[in-house]
Amino acid sequence: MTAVRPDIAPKQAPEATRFPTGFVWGAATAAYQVEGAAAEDGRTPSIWDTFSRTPGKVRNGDTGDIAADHYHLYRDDVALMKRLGLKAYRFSISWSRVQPTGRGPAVERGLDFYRKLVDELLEAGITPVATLYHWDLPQELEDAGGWPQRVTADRFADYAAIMAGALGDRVGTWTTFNEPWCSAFLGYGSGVHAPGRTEPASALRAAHHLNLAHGRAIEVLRGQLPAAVQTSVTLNLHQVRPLTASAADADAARRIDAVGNRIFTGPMLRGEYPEDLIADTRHLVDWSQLVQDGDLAAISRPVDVLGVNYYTPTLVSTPAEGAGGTRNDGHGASDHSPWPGSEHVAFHLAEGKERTAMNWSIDPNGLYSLLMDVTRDHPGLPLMVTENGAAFDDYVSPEGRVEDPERIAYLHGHLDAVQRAVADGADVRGYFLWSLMDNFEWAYGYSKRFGAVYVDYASQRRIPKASAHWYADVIRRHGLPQTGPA
Ligand code: IFM
Repeated sequence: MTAVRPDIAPKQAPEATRFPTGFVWGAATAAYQVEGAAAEDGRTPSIWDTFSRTPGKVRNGDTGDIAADHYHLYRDDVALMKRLGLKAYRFSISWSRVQPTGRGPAVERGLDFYRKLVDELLEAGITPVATLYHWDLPQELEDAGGWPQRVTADRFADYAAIMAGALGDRVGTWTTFNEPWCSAFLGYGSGVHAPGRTEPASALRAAHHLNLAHGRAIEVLRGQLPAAVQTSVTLNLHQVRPLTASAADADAARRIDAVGNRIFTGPMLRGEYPEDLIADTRHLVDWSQLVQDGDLAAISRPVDVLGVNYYTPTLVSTPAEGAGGTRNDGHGASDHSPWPGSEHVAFHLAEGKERTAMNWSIDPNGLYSLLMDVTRDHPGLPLMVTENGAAFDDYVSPEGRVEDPERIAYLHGHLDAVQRAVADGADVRGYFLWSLMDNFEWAYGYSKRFGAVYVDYASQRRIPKASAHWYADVIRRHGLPQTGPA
């Protein structure tokens, strides 16, 4: 296994480039994207096992059957994290590994994997940050109706109780959901994610039940875990910008902000669904039936920290002749919109910006603005950047190295944005690079590499990219090097 490169000597950074004391440096992964071992030790299929086996859904027919084989290689992976100096590891739990089919008793062999992973992390001095749900609903629960059905929130609360019982003594930070927007609107709206349904009303119903499941799980975690444990949820908040200063484009931005962001932050952080969201979507769902007595109180149980994922801003307009907008919002191609009630909004790529291999424009100011917007709208709310990073077309050189200066530039710019937001009053507690290592990038399969560590899928060999060594140096300094990459 490659050692951390000695040619990046740690230097003392001047005060101006430092982060707050206690700022957490981490990296993230998700169960289906890295674990593999899809049919081992009692695990049953999740919606992603089914979806990835459905012809045409995932590029090259890739599946998560083996992925980065983290299930078997977790000890080596933790050792690598330790060598890189990571202070925290954000991972998710595969529901159908610990509670096959999503109902009934837990399976000890499944729980043991996470116990062993967490013990290994603690032993290495790395703080475990556990996410209960990163998109992999047990298939049997989808067969029973999935997230559009209210009962799925009850099942999730049971599952949260199992996990709190199994890991509550050793995990100090718990996240209920990762990016519930994707589960609801890519899973049930545009259908580019599992379970691949294209039903706008079901997508909205799913969003409410994901919110409800979040609130129920927070209640369970709070009831079972010590007071010092931190609870959270991670949202992929869209940094929405209107294309022009016109009133029509401002309305397009308002709509996407409503169904992209405030559909979650409204009930979770304010205890209400935004009125404009209800107005935009009332032809699709009857909100007065969907939201039952007590739901909003449950959903708005306080969290200790809000996880924010950011990759690229979202530039929108109302379609006008010649405006050049497309249906491509960066979330994958589909004839069906993931924006129920606002299907007419057009999406744009900013001119003159560099792009990643996902064709997402690179804009660190979007992260700064996002952190400042959340701080303005929810003063005093502690934030954590739980995902940020970029895919590029990485390859191993004949010398066996992976040079990825574009990723270093991306990370440098975004960490600088975090630092500026902190200086301007945002309470950002940490940063998790997406991703620790290359992995199964959902509908793109293994064609997109987001890792700081390169994975040779044929041999499962890990090769830390230049960006991993750069990040290790940032962690050591607790700050950015003075100059950006050449
Ligand atoms: O790989 C995903 C991750 O699972 C959720 N957030 C975005 C990442 C990059 O697309």
